[in-house]
Amino acid sequence: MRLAAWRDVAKLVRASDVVLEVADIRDPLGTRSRRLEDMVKDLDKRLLLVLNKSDLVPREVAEGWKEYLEAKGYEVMYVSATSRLGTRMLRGWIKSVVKVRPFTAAVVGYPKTGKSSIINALRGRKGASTSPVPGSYGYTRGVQLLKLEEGFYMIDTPGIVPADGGWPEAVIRGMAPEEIKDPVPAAMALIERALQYNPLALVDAYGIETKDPLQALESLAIKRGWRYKSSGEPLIEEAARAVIRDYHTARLYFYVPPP
Ligand SMILES: Nc1nc2c(ncn2[C@@H]2O[C@H](COP(=O)(O)OP(=O)(O)OP(=O)(O)O)[C@@H](O)[C@H]2O)c(=O)[nH]1
Ligand SMILES: [Mg+2]
Repeated sequence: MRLAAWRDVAKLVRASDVVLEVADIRDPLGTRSRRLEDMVKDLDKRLLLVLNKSDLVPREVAEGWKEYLEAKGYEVMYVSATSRLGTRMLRGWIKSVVKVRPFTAAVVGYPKTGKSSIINALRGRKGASTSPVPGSYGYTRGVQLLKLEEGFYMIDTPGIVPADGGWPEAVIRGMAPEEIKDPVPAAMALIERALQYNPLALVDAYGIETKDPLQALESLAIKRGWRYKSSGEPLIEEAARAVIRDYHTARLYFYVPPP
């Protein structure tokens, strides 16, 4: 896995004319980076906040987040890279916002927010490599410069290090299950968050009725036949990794509504 160091992010931001910060609309406040935003401001660059994966929330939720964040002074658009919703508008918006030609737009954000997918959607063809498996970590390895049309370039970047935040924040910020040393507390916190915003999250994903995170992991392990060979005890670590993966694929489904 290779993630972008802050030093490299600063270099990229400096080299670009506009910065697209990509966040996950299921939890915009949890997946935007204040540190990144401050850096962009310090370097005197314009920041556009792109809320991606809007196919995963109702339209009024997407609108609500846009209004809320605009009131906070952000320039915001929501899109779905994979469903190609709003991507044509985003492309036009970037072109209208940037006055210089040629220009470069840097696409930055936490891992797994869909940075590469957005670039591909805007280009209308593949070019930036995206994760075949959602949840595989830090998929984009290096910085990639892609041409959209004459004078319009985009820089794809690896996800920035989701160093800040305990559980479940680090998971929501794209930390992959295989990177987490002890996935059980991480998954438990994630389950708690899921149930807080969607009481049916476990029922819908796994047919599990309990509200107790640890019991849910046990039930899932038993359901899937994940047991220690020696003792026959349920392998809750395996279930924990599955739950984390399922958040990235949105099988474990919830979103945070706008305040
Ligand atoms: N539902 C949904 N999934 C999306 C959307 N955009 C991206 N994804 C999925 O999210 C996962 C991550 O997408 P990538 O484009 O690789 O994300 P990235 O930000 O470039 O990830 P890194 O390069 O690892 O930092 C992939 O499995 C995508 O299919 C979207 O608009 N909606
Ligand atoms: Mg990528």
